Amino acid sequence: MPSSLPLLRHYIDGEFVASAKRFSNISPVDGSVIGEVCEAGQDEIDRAVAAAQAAQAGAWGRSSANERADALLRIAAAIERRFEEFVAAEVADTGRPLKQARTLDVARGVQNFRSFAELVRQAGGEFHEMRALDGNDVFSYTLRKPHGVVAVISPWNLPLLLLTWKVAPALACGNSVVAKPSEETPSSATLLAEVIHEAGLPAGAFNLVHGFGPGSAGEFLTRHPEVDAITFTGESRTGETIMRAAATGVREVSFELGGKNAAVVLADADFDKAVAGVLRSSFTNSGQVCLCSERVYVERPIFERFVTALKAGAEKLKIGCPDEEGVDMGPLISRAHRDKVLDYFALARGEGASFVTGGGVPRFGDARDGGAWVQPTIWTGLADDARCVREEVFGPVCHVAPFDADDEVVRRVNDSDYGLCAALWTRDLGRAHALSRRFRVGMVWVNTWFLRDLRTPFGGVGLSGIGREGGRHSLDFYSELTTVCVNP
Ligand code: NAD
Ligand code: 6OD
Repeated sequence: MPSSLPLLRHYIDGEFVASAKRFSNISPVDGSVIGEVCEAGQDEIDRAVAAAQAAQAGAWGRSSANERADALLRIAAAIERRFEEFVAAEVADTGRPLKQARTLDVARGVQNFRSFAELVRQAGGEFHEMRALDGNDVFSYTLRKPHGVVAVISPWNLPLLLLTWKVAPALACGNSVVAKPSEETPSSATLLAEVIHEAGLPAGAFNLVHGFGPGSAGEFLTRHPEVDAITFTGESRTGETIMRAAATGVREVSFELGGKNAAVVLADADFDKAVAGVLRSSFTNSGQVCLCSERVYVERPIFERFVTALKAGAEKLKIGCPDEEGVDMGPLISRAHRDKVLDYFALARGEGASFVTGGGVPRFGDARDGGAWVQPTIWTGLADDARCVREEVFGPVCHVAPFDADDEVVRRVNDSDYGLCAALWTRDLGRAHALSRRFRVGMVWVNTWFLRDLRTPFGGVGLSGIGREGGRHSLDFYSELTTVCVNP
């Protein structure tokens, strides 16, 4: 009997195409199968890359920055027209609150296309004059050209936001794109292919392939010799594998990887704002944001009071289905990911953590018990070298520890293989500037968290990534500069 479930197909060379191999799309809310997804093999990847190359040789390769900016604006408008479909797709795959999908995920999908449309329209080249030895006034200028074919590999935690964050600038710079979304979140990516089709981009300029990483679409794409540059968001270990693949042919990479981020609360902070801020930075999206604070350092005079208030706040968070009134937290992305998070809870017990709150699985007594839920969890009492303080859990959990001095907290914040971001809570801006300079991270938020000006550089140090994207930094990664020196 034919299945009534939606079948998500690849988008290759301007057409939606199926492939024989399939996998199931599972709802993390209750474990039910909500769709079937085509899995790309080497053949689909070869066709997508060939189409992308052909688009470079055709109208897309000859397009002007203004024409591409117009195309990006059409895509943004098309996402807006189908806004609620995108929200539904994102919510179905992830189980996140509807409100978050509306205000963060899909809203940022639109903004990513708008902001890179503006940026590429404004982006000028460099111009320099110089007197040569023969007395001639020589001038040099730069041309911004696409790399050619860019592979975009994205994760499941903020599916549309993180996919469009890379697809938009790659297209803005005139590249052809072959995108592979996470196998956990294929739905909003498929809708994106539909709106790009509606926006009338030439066939092959944007291609979408579904599948897994190793031995599947991700590996075949990143190893493909005709892919000119790879942009990846995901786990640091996956980044290492992709970097090895990119070494063949010396292809450029841009990596946004994991984090074990610190929040630092100074004794002079606005107490209530700091508590609310840390609740947000630790538990937003069920802790599944690379920027989440999994390590919280609180200046000793306010430590006990802070832990008590954080516990009260965490216990008030409403866990529930996307459309429930006032819901704060949905499930994790999958049962497999929940097992990983629960393993860390067990490890934390073994490493001597006190569980201030949480540490288990909520029981609903309905279909949700088949889903991937965990309680927001707070630990104290772990040593700085505990695995739970050093390794990224990527769930709704933070460890809170006291500190006494600025030098000490700088040392402890920096004692990490990761270095994505830090959040600092204080009224003393002098101290904030001094500490921000000393933290070994790509981004510091002071009295806020995850507030994004899309023109600013985004990225991390150490295991958290390579390079910066955002604003002109994205334009630099997604283009090659050619210098032309003219002796008139
Ligand atoms: P992941 O590395 O498992 O997967 C990310 C993507 O890579 C998926 O599309 C996956 O199919 C693909 N992939 C996996 N193995 C591959 C391989 N060998 N070759 C090619 N592609 C492969 O990451 P995830 O579990 O989807 O996402 C969570 C991780 O992403 C966390 O570590 C989180 O911190 C990180 N992340 C970082 C940022 C950032 O901006 N720094 C943003 C979001 C997520
Ligand atoms: O806001 C962004 O542009 C961005 N790249 C966010 C990443 C979040 C990580 O989970």
